[in-house]
Amino acid sequence: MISEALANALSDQVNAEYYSAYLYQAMSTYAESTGFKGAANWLWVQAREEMAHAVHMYQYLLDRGALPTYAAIDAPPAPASFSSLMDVFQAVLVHELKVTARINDIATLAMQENDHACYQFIMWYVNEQVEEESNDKAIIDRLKFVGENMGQLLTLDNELAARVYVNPFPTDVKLM
Ligand code: OFO
Repeated sequence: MISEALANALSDQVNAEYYSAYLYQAMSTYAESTGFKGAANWLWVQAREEMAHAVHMYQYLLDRGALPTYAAIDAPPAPASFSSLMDVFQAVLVHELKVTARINDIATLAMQENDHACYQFIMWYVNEQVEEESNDKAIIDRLKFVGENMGQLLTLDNELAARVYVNPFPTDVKLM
């Protein structure tokens, strides 16, 4: 059985993952509205991954004999409030740094409670955050390099179009 404090922390994170999905959906909407369909695709795939994280976490809570509490999900920024792809991907990085801090806090709590199972569970997310931050930084670097060059921007957009959703937890059929 998981402790109440850890169950609450994971439950909050379930809601945070749904907020991440909602945020990336809003960003995807902005990108699509400005003709960057590749970036829209990349962000939509990201939104789907965030929903998979939420489901994975609530299933873990169930496995440990706890139930998640579903709270209201905050509204993301309006799609029209973004001003450029650089603005969007910088906001992605700012958001992911906050998520990393939250995941690290859960890992610390699991360690303090000697909950080895939960620690092992959350370590998947610790590693995932390294990858997410690195992917976002790589796109920001490309955007800096590309600047206002529309040809290169469209090349980058085409590359972002190639991203496909892959269920991060293939044994879980709910996430196909
Ligand atoms: Fe769930 O990894 Fe991003 O937020």
